[in-house]
Amino acid sequence: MNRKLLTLLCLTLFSMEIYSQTEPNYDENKVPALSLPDIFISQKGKLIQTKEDWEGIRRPEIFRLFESEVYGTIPKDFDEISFSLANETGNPYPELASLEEVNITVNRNGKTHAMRLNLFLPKSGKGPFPVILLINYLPKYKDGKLNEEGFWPVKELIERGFATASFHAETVAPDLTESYQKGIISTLYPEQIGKPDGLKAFGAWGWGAMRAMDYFEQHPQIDSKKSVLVGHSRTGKTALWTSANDPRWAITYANESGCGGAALSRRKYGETVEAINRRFPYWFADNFRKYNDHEEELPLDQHMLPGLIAPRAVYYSSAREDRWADPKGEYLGLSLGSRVYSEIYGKKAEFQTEFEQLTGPVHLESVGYHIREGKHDLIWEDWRIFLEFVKENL
Ligand code: GTR
Repeated sequence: MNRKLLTLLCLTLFSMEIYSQTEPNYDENKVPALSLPDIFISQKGKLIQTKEDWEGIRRPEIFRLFESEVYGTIPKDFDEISFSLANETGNPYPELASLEEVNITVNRNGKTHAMRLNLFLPKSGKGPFPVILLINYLPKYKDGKLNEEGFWPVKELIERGFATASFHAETVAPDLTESYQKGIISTLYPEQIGKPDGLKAFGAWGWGAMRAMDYFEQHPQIDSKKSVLVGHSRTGKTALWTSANDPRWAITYANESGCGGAALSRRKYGETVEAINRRFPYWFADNFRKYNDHEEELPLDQHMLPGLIAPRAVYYSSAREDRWADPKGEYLGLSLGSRVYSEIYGKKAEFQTEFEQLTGPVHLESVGYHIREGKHDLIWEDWRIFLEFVKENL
Protein backbone atom coordinates (compact mmCIF):
# COMPACT_ATOMS: atom_id res chain seq x y z
CA MET A 1 0.00 0.00 0.00
CA ASN A 2 1.51 3.42 -0.86
CA ARG A 3 2.11 5.95 1.92
CA LYS A 4 -0.56 8.40 0.87
CA LEU A 5 -3.19 5.69 0.98
CA LEU A 6 -1.94 4.48 4.32
CA THR A 7 -2.11 8.00 5.80
CA LEU A 8 -5.62 8.39 4.46
CA LEU A 9 -6.65 5.07 5.97
CA CYS A 10 -5.13 6.00 9.34
CA LEU A 11 -6.89 9.35 9.31
CA THR A 12 -10.20 7.71 8.48
CA LEU A 13 -9.80 5.14 11.25
CA PHE A 14 -8.74 7.89 13.66
CA SER A 15 -11.77 10.03 12.87
CA MET A 16 -14.05 6.99 13.14
CA GLU A 17 -12.58 6.34 16.58
CA ILE A 18 -13.10 9.98 17.63
CA TYR A 19 -16.61 9.78 16.27
CA SER A 20 -17.40 6.61 18.18
CA GLN A 21 -16.28 8.29 21.37
CA THR A 22 -18.56 11.30 20.97
CA GLU A 23 -20.35 12.31 24.12
CA PRO A 24 -23.82 10.85 24.59
CA ASN A 25 -26.65 13.28 24.19
CA TYR A 26 -28.53 14.14 27.37
CA ASP A 27 -30.21 17.26 26.05
CA GLU A 28 -33.93 16.94 25.21
CA ASN A 29 -33.54 19.88 22.82
CA LYS A 30 -31.17 17.83 20.71
CA VAL A 31 -33.46 14.81 20.48
CA PRO A 32 -34.57 14.51 16.83
CA ALA A 33 -38.24 15.14 16.07
CA LEU A 34 -39.78 11.69 16.27
CA SER A 35 -41.20 10.13 13.17
CA LEU A 36 -41.92 6.52 14.05
CA PRO A 37 -43.08 3.64 11.84
CA ASP A 38 -46.79 3.05 12.34
CA ILE A 39 -47.63 -0.05 14.37
CA PHE A 40 -50.94 -0.44 12.59
CA ILE A 41 -50.01 0.02 8.93
CA SER A 42 -48.88 -3.21 7.29
CA GLN A 43 -46.00 -3.40 4.83
CA LYS A 44 -48.58 -3.47 2.03
CA GLY A 45 -50.23 -0.34 3.42
CA LYS A 46 -53.24 -2.02 5.04
CA LEU A 47 -54.69 -0.38 8.12
CA ILE A 48 -54.75 -2.98 10.89
CA GLN A 49 -57.75 -2.73 13.20
CA THR A 50 -58.82 -6.23 14.12
CA LYS A 51 -57.31 -9.04 16.16
CA GLU A 52 -57.39 -11.24 13.05
CA ASP A 53 -55.38 -8.77 10.97
CA TRP A 54 -53.03 -8.06 13.85
CA GLU A 55 -52.29 -11.72 14.54
CA GLY A 56 -52.46 -12.81 10.90
CA ILE A 57 -50.63 -9.96 9.16
CA ARG A 58 -48.99 -7.26 11.22
CA ARG A 59 -47.65 -9.11 14.25
CA PRO A 60 -45.78 -11.69 12.07
CA GLU A 61 -44.34 -8.85 9.96
CA ILE A 62 -43.09 -6.94 12.98
CA PHE A 63 -41.75 -10.11 14.59
CA ARG A 64 -39.74 -10.93 11.46
CA LEU A 65 -38.36 -7.39 11.29
CA PHE A 66 -37.09 -7.58 14.89
CA GLU A 67 -35.70 -11.03 14.23
CA SER A 68 -33.83 -10.08 11.10
CA GLU A 69 -32.85 -6.46 11.81
CA VAL A 70 -32.34 -6.34 15.58
CA TYR A 71 -32.01 -9.49 17.66
CA GLY A 72 -31.41 -12.46 15.39
CA THR A 73 -33.08 -15.84 15.35
CA ILE A 74 -33.78 -18.03 18.36
CA PRO A 75 -33.83 -21.60 16.99
CA LYS A 76 -36.62 -23.66 18.52
CA ASP A 77 -35.58 -27.16 17.49
CA PHE A 78 -33.49 -29.76 19.33
CA ASP A 79 -33.55 -33.55 19.57
CA GLU A 80 -33.79 -34.22 23.27
CA ILE A 81 -33.99 -32.49 26.62
CA SER A 82 -33.43 -34.06 30.03
CA PHE A 83 -33.36 -32.85 33.60
CA SER A 84 -31.30 -34.12 36.53
CA LEU A 85 -30.80 -32.79 40.00
CA ALA A 86 -27.43 -31.94 41.48
CA ASN A 87 -26.65 -31.28 45.11
CA GLU A 88 -23.64 -29.03 45.23
CA THR A 89 -24.63 -25.86 47.01
CA GLY A 90 -26.01 -25.28 50.46
CA ASN A 91 -29.57 -23.99 50.57
CA PRO A 92 -29.44 -20.47 52.08
CA TYR A 93 -33.11 -20.69 53.21
CA PRO A 94 -33.64 -24.25 54.44
CA GLU A 95 -36.53 -23.23 56.70
CA LEU A 96 -38.45 -21.46 53.97
CA ALA A 97 -37.74 -23.22 50.73
CA SER A 98 -36.48 -26.36 49.10
CA LEU A 99 -33.75 -25.91 46.53
CA GLU A 100 -33.48 -27.74 43.22
CA GLU A 101 -30.19 -27.41 41.38
CA VAL A 102 -31.24 -28.58 37.96
CA ASN A 103 -28.93 -29.62 35.15
CA ILE A 104 -30.82 -29.10 31.92
CA THR A 105 -29.17 -31.12 29.17
CA VAL A 106 -30.08 -30.59 25.54
CA ASN A 107 -28.95 -32.68 22.56
CA ARG A 108 -29.04 -31.71 18.92
CA ASN A 109 -27.35 -33.45 15.98
CA GLY A 110 -25.26 -35.56 18.33
CA LYS A 111 -23.97 -32.58 20.33
CA THR A 112 -24.81 -31.73 23.94
CA HIS A 113 -25.04 -28.63 26.08
CA ALA A 114 -25.91 -28.51 29.77
CA MET A 115 -27.05 -25.46 31.69
CA ARG A 116 -27.75 -25.04 35.38
CA LEU A 117 -31.03 -23.70 36.77
CA ASN A 118 -31.49 -22.95 40.47
CA LEU A 119 -35.07 -23.21 41.66
CA PHE A 120 -36.49 -22.46 45.09
CA LEU A 121 -39.93 -23.83 46.03
CA PRO A 122 -41.84 -22.57 49.07
CA LYS A 123 -42.12 -25.03 51.93
CA SER A 124 -45.30 -23.51 53.28
CA GLY A 125 -48.55 -23.24 51.38
CA LYS A 126 -49.89 -25.66 48.86
CA GLY A 127 -48.58 -25.80 45.29
CA PRO A 128 -48.56 -25.64 42.40
CA PHE A 129 -46.90 -22.24 42.85
CA PRO A 130 -46.62 -19.34 40.41
CA VAL A 131 -43.01 -18.97 39.29
CA ILE A 132 -40.65 -16.04 38.74
CA LEU A 133 -37.54 -16.59 36.60
CA LEU A 134 -34.66 -14.10 36.63
CA ILE A 135 -32.15 -14.23 33.79
CA ASN A 136 -29.05 -13.27 35.74
CA TYR A 137 -26.35 -11.56 33.68
CA LEU A 138 -23.94 -11.38 36.60
CA PRO A 139 -21.14 -13.95 36.51
CA LYS A 140 -21.62 -16.96 38.75
CA TYR A 141 -21.23 -15.82 42.35
CA LYS A 142 -18.10 -16.69 44.24
CA ASP A 143 -18.10 -19.27 47.04
CA GLY A 144 -21.06 -21.04 45.48
CA LYS A 145 -23.47 -18.27 46.54
CA LEU A 146 -26.75 -18.62 44.66
CA ASN A 147 -28.26 -15.20 44.96
CA GLU A 148 -27.74 -11.61 45.91
CA GLU A 149 -30.39 -9.99 48.07
CA GLY A 150 -32.07 -7.18 46.19
CA PHE A 151 -30.95 -8.33 42.77
CA TRP A 152 -32.66 -11.69 43.24
CA PRO A 153 -34.63 -11.45 46.51
CA VAL A 154 -35.37 -15.14 46.97
CA LYS A 155 -36.54 -14.89 50.57
CA GLU A 156 -39.05 -12.13 49.89
CA LEU A 157 -40.43 -13.92 46.83
CA ILE A 158 -40.79 -17.21 48.69
CA GLU A 159 -42.51 -15.44 51.59
CA ARG A 160 -45.04 -14.09 49.11
CA GLY A 161 -45.86 -17.56 47.83
CA PHE A 162 -43.79 -17.68 44.63
CA ALA A 163 -41.43 -20.34 43.43
CA THR A 164 -38.44 -18.56 41.99
CA ALA A 165 -35.59 -19.59 39.74
CA SER A 166 -32.56 -18.10 38.08
CA PHE A 167 -29.74 -19.05 35.75
CA HIS A 168 -26.54 -17.28 34.87
CA ALA A 169 -26.65 -16.16 31.23
CA GLU A 170 -22.97 -17.08 30.81
CA THR A 171 -23.81 -20.76 31.31
CA VAL A 172 -25.71 -20.64 28.00
CA ALA A 173 -23.51 -18.16 26.11
CA PRO A 174 -20.57 -16.25 27.64
CA ASP A 175 -21.09 -12.48 27.84
CA LEU A 176 -17.89 -11.69 25.95
CA THR A 177 -17.06 -10.73 22.37
CA GLU A 178 -14.29 -13.35 22.12
CA SER A 179 -16.21 -16.31 23.52
CA TYR A 180 -19.98 -15.77 23.24
CA GLN A 181 -20.21 -18.60 20.69
CA LYS A 182 -18.68 -21.09 23.08
CA GLY A 183 -22.00 -22.03 24.69
CA ILE A 184 -24.97 -23.28 22.69
CA ILE A 185 -24.14 -21.35 19.52
CA SER A 186 -21.10 -23.36 18.40
CA THR A 187 -22.22 -26.57 20.09
CA LEU A 188 -25.90 -26.90 19.23
CA TYR A 189 -26.54 -24.37 16.45
CA PRO A 190 -23.27 -23.87 14.50
CA GLU A 191 -25.15 -23.22 11.25
CA GLN A 192 -26.28 -19.90 12.78
CA ILE A 193 -22.73 -18.54 12.81
CA GLY A 194 -22.06 -15.91 10.15
CA LYS A 195 -25.72 -15.37 9.24
CA PRO A 196 -26.64 -11.67 9.32
CA ASP A 197 -29.79 -12.60 11.23
CA GLY A 198 -28.29 -15.54 13.10
CA LEU A 199 -28.39 -16.48 16.78
CA LYS A 200 -26.36 -14.14 19.00
CA ALA A 201 -25.93 -13.82 22.77
CA PHE A 202 -29.38 -12.31 23.53
CA GLY A 203 -31.08 -15.06 21.55
CA ALA A 204 -28.98 -17.69 23.30
CA TRP A 205 -29.91 -16.37 26.74
CA GLY A 206 -33.56 -16.32 25.68
CA TRP A 207 -33.19 -19.94 24.57
CA GLY A 208 -31.94 -20.67 28.12
CA ALA A 209 -35.09 -19.09 29.59
CA MET A 210 -37.20 -21.28 27.29
CA ARG A 211 -35.45 -24.42 28.55
CA ALA A 212 -36.15 -23.29 32.10
CA MET A 213 -39.80 -23.00 31.08
CA ASP A 214 -39.63 -26.55 29.68
CA TYR A 215 -38.61 -27.65 33.17
CA PHE A 216 -41.40 -25.66 34.85
CA GLU A 217 -44.02 -27.13 32.53
CA GLN A 218 -43.37 -30.68 33.64
CA HIS A 219 -42.95 -29.82 37.35
CA PRO A 220 -45.94 -30.86 39.48
CA GLN A 221 -45.26 -28.12 42.05
CA ILE A 222 -45.18 -25.28 39.51
CA ASP A 223 -48.08 -23.50 37.90
CA SER A 224 -46.33 -22.64 34.63
CA LYS A 225 -49.38 -20.73 33.38
CA LYS A 226 -48.59 -18.21 36.13
CA SER A 227 -45.05 -17.49 35.06
CA VAL A 228 -43.06 -14.29 35.25
CA LEU A 229 -39.89 -13.58 33.28
CA VAL A 230 -37.57 -10.91 34.69
CA GLY A 231 -34.44 -9.29 33.32
CA HIS A 232 -32.38 -6.27 34.24
CA SER A 233 -30.59 -4.10 31.70
CA ARG A 234 -29.00 -6.44 29.11
CA THR A 235 -31.19 -9.30 30.25
CA GLY A 236 -34.18 -6.96 30.31
CA LYS A 237 -33.68 -6.58 26.56
CA THR A 238 -33.34 -10.36 26.40
CA ALA A 239 -36.51 -10.95 28.41
CA LEU A 240 -38.56 -8.83 26.00
CA TRP A 241 -37.24 -10.65 22.93
CA THR A 242 -37.69 -14.02 24.66
CA SER A 243 -41.30 -13.33 25.43
CA ALA A 244 -41.92 -12.17 21.86
CA ASN A 245 -40.69 -15.64 20.81
CA ASP A 246 -42.28 -17.71 23.52
CA PRO A 247 -45.92 -17.16 24.49
CA ARG A 248 -45.65 -19.28 27.62
CA TRP A 249 -44.71 -16.29 29.82
CA ALA A 250 -47.69 -14.64 31.51
CA ILE A 251 -45.81 -11.52 32.63
CA THR A 252 -42.57 -10.08 31.28
CA TYR A 253 -40.60 -7.51 33.26
CA ALA A 254 -37.73 -5.47 31.78
CA ASN A 255 -35.98 -3.27 34.32
CA GLU A 256 -33.89 -0.40 32.90
CA SER A 257 -33.41 -2.21 29.61
CA GLY A 258 -32.63 0.98 27.66
CA CYS A 259 -31.18 0.95 24.14
CA GLY A 260 -32.23 -2.09 22.12
CA GLY A 261 -34.80 -2.92 24.80
CA ALA A 262 -37.45 -0.57 26.11
CA ALA A 263 -36.11 2.75 24.77
CA LEU A 264 -36.88 4.26 21.39
CA SER A 265 -33.76 4.07 19.21
CA ARG A 266 -34.67 7.16 17.18
CA ARG A 267 -34.36 9.42 20.23
CA LYS A 268 -30.57 8.83 20.27
CA TYR A 269 -30.61 9.87 23.92
CA GLY A 270 -27.91 8.28 26.10
CA GLU A 271 -26.79 4.97 24.61
CA THR A 272 -27.22 4.82 20.83
CA VAL A 273 -27.43 1.94 18.37
CA GLU A 274 -23.85 2.67 17.32
CA ALA A 275 -22.56 2.80 20.89
CA ILE A 276 -24.17 -0.49 21.84
CA ASN A 277 -23.11 -2.31 18.68
CA ARG A 278 -19.53 -1.16 19.10
CA ARG A 279 -19.22 -2.21 22.73
CA PHE A 280 -21.29 -5.37 22.45
CA PRO A 281 -21.05 -6.60 18.85
CA TYR A 282 -22.18 -10.09 19.93
CA TRP A 283 -25.49 -9.19 21.59
CA PHE A 284 -27.61 -8.35 18.52
CA ALA A 285 -27.90 -9.67 14.96
CA ASP A 286 -25.16 -8.39 12.65
CA ASN A 287 -27.88 -6.66 10.63
CA PHE A 288 -28.47 -4.25 13.51
CA ARG A 289 -25.13 -2.57 12.71
CA LYS A 290 -26.62 -1.21 9.47
CA TYR A 291 -28.43 1.29 11.65
CA ASN A 292 -25.37 2.64 13.48
CA ASP A 293 -26.00 6.38 13.32
CA HIS A 294 -28.84 5.64 10.87
CA GLU A 295 -31.66 4.96 13.32
CA GLU A 296 -34.11 6.71 11.02
CA GLU A 297 -33.62 3.89 8.51
CA LEU A 298 -34.81 1.21 10.92
CA PRO A 299 -38.04 -0.31 9.56
CA LEU A 300 -39.28 -0.46 13.18
CA ASP A 301 -38.62 1.07 16.57
CA GLN A 302 -38.83 -0.25 20.09
CA HIS A 303 -42.43 0.92 20.59
CA MET A 304 -43.35 -2.07 18.41
CA LEU A 305 -41.88 -4.60 20.80
CA PRO A 306 -44.56 -4.67 23.56
CA GLY A 307 -47.15 -5.46 20.88
CA LEU A 308 -45.34 -8.73 20.17
CA ILE A 309 -45.97 -9.74 23.78
CA ALA A 310 -49.61 -8.60 23.87
CA PRO A 311 -52.08 -9.56 25.18
CA ARG A 312 -49.81 -11.07 27.85
CA ALA A 313 -48.71 -8.60 30.50
CA VAL A 314 -45.60 -6.47 30.15
CA TYR A 315 -43.87 -4.22 32.69
CA TYR A 316 -41.03 -1.69 32.36
CA SER A 317 -39.18 0.34 34.96
CA SER A 318 -36.56 3.05 34.93
CA ALA A 319 -34.25 4.80 37.39
CA ARG A 320 -34.16 8.59 37.40
CA GLU A 321 -30.35 8.87 37.24
CA ASP A 322 -30.01 6.13 34.62
CA ARG A 323 -29.86 8.60 31.75
CA TRP A 324 -27.74 6.19 29.66
CA ALA A 325 -30.86 3.98 29.38
CA ASP A 326 -33.11 6.96 28.51
CA PRO A 327 -36.00 6.69 31.01
CA LYS A 328 -38.23 8.94 28.90
CA GLY A 329 -37.55 6.82 25.79
CA GLU A 330 -38.45 3.71 27.79
CA TYR A 331 -41.72 5.26 28.96
CA LEU A 332 -42.59 6.45 25.45
CA GLY A 333 -41.79 3.03 24.00
CA LEU A 334 -44.25 1.41 26.37
CA SER A 335 -46.97 4.03 26.25
CA LEU A 336 -47.00 4.01 22.44
CA GLY A 337 -46.71 0.23 22.31
CA SER A 338 -49.61 -0.21 24.73
CA ARG A 339 -51.92 0.76 21.85
CA VAL A 340 -51.88 -2.89 20.82
CA TYR A 341 -53.28 -3.80 24.24
CA SER A 342 -56.00 -1.17 24.15
CA GLU A 343 -56.91 -0.95 20.46
CA ILE A 344 -56.52 -4.59 19.44
CA TYR A 345 -57.25 -6.45 22.67
CA GLY A 346 -59.66 -3.97 24.27
CA LYS A 347 -57.71 -3.58 27.51
CA LYS A 348 -57.72 -0.51 29.72
CA ALA A 349 -54.12 0.23 28.90
CA GLU A 350 -54.01 3.87 27.80
CA PHE A 351 -51.26 5.93 29.36
CA GLN A 352 -52.75 9.32 30.29
CA THR A 353 -49.76 11.01 31.86
CA GLU A 354 -46.81 12.75 30.24
CA PHE A 355 -43.45 11.41 31.39
CA GLU A 356 -42.56 14.72 33.06
CA GLN A 357 -45.82 14.65 35.06
CA LEU A 358 -45.43 11.14 36.50
CA THR A 359 -45.87 11.08 40.26
CA GLY A 360 -46.03 7.35 40.91
CA PRO A 361 -46.24 3.96 39.23
CA VAL A 362 -48.69 3.55 36.34
CA HIS A 363 -50.34 0.15 36.66
CA LEU A 364 -52.89 -0.44 33.91
CA GLU A 365 -54.55 -3.57 32.62
CA SER A 366 -51.67 -5.86 31.54
CA VAL A 367 -49.23 -2.97 31.11
CA GLY A 368 -47.28 -1.21 33.84
CA TYR A 369 -44.42 1.16 34.52
CA HIS A 370 -42.56 2.78 37.36
CA ILE A 371 -39.64 5.11 37.72
CA ARG A 372 -37.72 5.36 40.96
CA GLU A 373 -34.99 7.67 42.23
CA GLY A 374 -31.40 6.53 41.99
CA LYS A 375 -29.04 4.73 39.69
CA HIS A 376 -28.96 1.85 37.24
CA ASP A 377 -29.60 -1.32 39.25
CA LEU A 378 -32.24 -3.91 40.08
CA ILE A 379 -33.08 -3.34 43.72
CA TRP A 380 -35.75 -4.40 46.19
CA GLU A 381 -37.72 -1.21 45.57
CA ASP A 382 -38.13 -2.25 41.90
CA TRP A 383 -39.24 -5.73 42.88
CA ARG A 384 -41.62 -4.41 45.54
CA ILE A 385 -43.46 -2.11 43.14
CA PHE A 386 -43.41 -4.68 40.35
CA LEU A 387 -44.90 -7.33 42.67
CA GLU A 388 -47.94 -5.09 43.19
CA PHE A 389 -48.47 -5.23 39.43
CA VAL A 390 -47.97 -8.99 39.48
CA LYS A 391 -50.64 -9.32 42.14
CA GLU A 392 -53.08 -7.35 39.98
CA ASN A 393 -52.25 -9.18 36.76
CA LEU A 394 -51.39 -12.80 37.43
C1 GTR B 1 -24.32 -1.23 29.67
C2 GTR B 1 -24.92 -1.25 28.31
C3 GTR B 1 -26.39 -1.21 28.45
C4 GTR B 1 -26.92 -2.14 29.52
C5 GTR B 1 -25.97 -2.38 30.66
C6 GTR B 1 -26.16 -3.58 31.54
O1 GTR B 1 -22.97 -1.11 29.69
O2 GTR B 1 -24.43 -0.16 27.63
O3 GTR B 1 -27.00 -1.42 27.21
O4 GTR B 1 -27.41 -3.29 29.00
O5 GTR B 1 -24.68 -2.43 30.27
O6 GTR B 1 -26.51 -4.66 31.11
O7 GTR B 1 -25.91 -3.42 32.73
